[in-house]
Amino acid sequence: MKASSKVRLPILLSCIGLSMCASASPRTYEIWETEPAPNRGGDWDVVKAGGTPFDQDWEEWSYAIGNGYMGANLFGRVDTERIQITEKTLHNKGIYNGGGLTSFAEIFLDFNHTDVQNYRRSLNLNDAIAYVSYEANEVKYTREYFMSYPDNIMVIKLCANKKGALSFVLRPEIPYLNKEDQRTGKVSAHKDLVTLSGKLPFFNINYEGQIKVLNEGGSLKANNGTFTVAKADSVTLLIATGTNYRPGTHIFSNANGEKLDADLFPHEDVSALIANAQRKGYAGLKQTHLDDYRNLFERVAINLNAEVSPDPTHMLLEKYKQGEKNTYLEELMFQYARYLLIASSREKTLPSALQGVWSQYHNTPWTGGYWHNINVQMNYWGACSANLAETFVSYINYFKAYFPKAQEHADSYVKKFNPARLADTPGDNGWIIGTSANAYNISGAGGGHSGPGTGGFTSKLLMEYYLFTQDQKFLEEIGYPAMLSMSKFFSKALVPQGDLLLVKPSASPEQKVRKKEQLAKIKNPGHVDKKGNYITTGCTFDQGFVWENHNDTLIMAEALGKKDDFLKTIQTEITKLDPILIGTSGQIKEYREEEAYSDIGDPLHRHISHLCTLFPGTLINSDNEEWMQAARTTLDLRGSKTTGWAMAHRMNCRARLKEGEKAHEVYQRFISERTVPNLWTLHPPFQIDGNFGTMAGVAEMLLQSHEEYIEILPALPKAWNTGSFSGLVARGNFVFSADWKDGKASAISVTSRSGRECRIAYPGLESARIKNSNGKTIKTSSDRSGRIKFNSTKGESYTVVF
Ligand code: FUC
Repeated sequence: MKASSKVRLPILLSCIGLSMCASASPRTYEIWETEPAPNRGGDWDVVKAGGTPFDQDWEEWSYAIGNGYMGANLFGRVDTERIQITEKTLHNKGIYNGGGLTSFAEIFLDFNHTDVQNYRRSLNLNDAIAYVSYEANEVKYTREYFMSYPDNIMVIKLCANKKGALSFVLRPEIPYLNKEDQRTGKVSAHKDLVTLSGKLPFFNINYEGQIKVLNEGGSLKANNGTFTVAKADSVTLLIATGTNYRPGTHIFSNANGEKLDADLFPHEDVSALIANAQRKGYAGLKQTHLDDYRNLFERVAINLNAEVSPDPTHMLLEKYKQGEKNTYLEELMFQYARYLLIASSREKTLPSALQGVWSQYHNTPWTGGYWHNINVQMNYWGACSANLAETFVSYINYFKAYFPKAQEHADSYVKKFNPARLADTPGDNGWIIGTSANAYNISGAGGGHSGPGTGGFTSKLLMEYYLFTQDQKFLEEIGYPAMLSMSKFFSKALVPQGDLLLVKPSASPEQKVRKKEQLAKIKNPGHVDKKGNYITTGCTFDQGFVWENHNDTLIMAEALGKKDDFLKTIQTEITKLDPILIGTSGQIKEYREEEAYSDIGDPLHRHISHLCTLFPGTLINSDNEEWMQAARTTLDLRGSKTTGWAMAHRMNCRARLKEGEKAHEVYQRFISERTVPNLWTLHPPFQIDGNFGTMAGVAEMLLQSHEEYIEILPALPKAWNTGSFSGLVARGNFVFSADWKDGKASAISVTSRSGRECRIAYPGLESARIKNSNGKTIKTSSDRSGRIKFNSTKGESYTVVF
């Protein structure tokens, strides 16, 4: 069937009243170049980013693969290939002395090829496999790289199309030895195995990496930690890594020196991974990897009015920056973020960090941690809507591990700031997490640059996971207890003021009063601490997240039929929060004491924390047009000249405001100003939150489900006037597909994964019919124009017939 007839068919059928399932056809997505990544070493631009120089070549040109446990950056070079390995648990002291991600290994392959023809390197997103191919000396060389999650192994297959034409030196290195973090390590090669092992004393980490070299034909010679491969036909490299990190509550509760067992060595585990991989063989490993990965990636197909571009990726990006705004890049970025999420966050691994699972640094910017005043939450905003809810399970496990420590933080917080409310019963002060966190430590809240709203920001993720997955076991065992406990904490963070209950102390994340003129202008200069943080009572961020968490707790309690006494307290408190105030500029106030916009703080600040109840929260919604309008005004005043993730937040907010054009404008700006040729995105420097935040934004423009009805195409921009998607998920666990043409939906279908009542909003739906998979029209009702609802059966698919 020709592509054009494929697009038209659904429209035709719906016109004559037949049902037709909407479906976007999957396409092959590639990031590719005709040159290797540069690796200029000492030529790095030295930029201050959380106190560390950064490697621009790694950041902008290398290709990232990962399996959640570990990541690798590939340069695809023909002289000396560079493969940089990161292992998520390998931490040094970090720039704030509480731990920080650090690079695990560099692996070099000296090919010394020159005069190369027909070079191509690519990262295939459908299969999560990277390729390199070229010709040199009349031999065609090819490479394949992938990381398997089920087998926790990296596999590299090197081939030549002539027998005995493959020769190279394998030269692994342990980076950053002899630095102030006192890393020790040695590389040894024996038979067909290279071992890298050593220690990082800050957390007593014992680490080990193994590289198995399996050559077909030719010879292999070990020499002082390197291998010389001569005249082979093909070579498979198997790479496994490990440390003595064992997840669990002890990690967060114990002191730094006692988190890990210093007598535990990962040698046996790593050897077992290699042995398993060798037994399974290349073909078996690849099939297991493909089955695992495709099961996740293939769930969503999307077409944003685009034709696949013939240009290499950097050119596609460059043309986009110059004004040739090919929507294919917008689509590719969305699918790339889904790829990155799968590659950096899996159930048995730690969650995706500030840089996912990739860091070439000695000291990763901002420790490469889990920053809880927006960054880590943003990583997961789109996980469920982009049909990758499983990737969030790593955060749930992380949460379970840090929970006792978060309870201790709540005890300390209440003791310090509201001692009269301190409960003696363990757990009754709830839990709280502050901004900074990593694989080893989480901070408490209060008194710094971000108020305790960070806790509600975090619990929102748990609420969303429940709403999207409808996982009742999760709700009963984790979601509801966590929400209730957070409400208990918030109840103790509130102090009475008149009839109201306000969070005290309270701070809108990272907003600063820095300039002298600003300080002179504000009414309460005493609220400004030495670092310029403005610490106050009841700022919108904190009040908003108390409201969100209290409201979510009540929703979960209802779903479970809970009758806890404390629910009555929540019901009373939620009426006294006064969380949204409109100022004289028509803006949502960031602070209660603010009158006109930007009376306090930086008017162009990257954080828009006072709009968190618009997104990811739900308090500001279509039921209150005045607040919606004030939110629009606030975004207009704040502008979008900002950092990467901050643009992503604006994009999601614009989508929620149903401003498709403005959401799209921010997305365009993000791609033009904050995206580099390997399609990673920059704060700067590289932070993965921007990739994930805009992925959530695309989904939010196409499908929304935070209000009473699931809205189809709620914020469609003109540039995506014709297109399709399939596999996006709505709250209630409904999987949607839609086709549209000239801005109008021509086909909508839904599969119910929960069996709940399905409520859909789209113009004209009041008079539509819904057919099930047998073509039978089912009973529906409509209480307003543009709306329809019906009872769904779990596992059944339905089609809208306009
Ligand atoms: C938050 C942001 C910064 C940066 C850091 C990692 O503190 O305000 O811009 O993204 O996290």
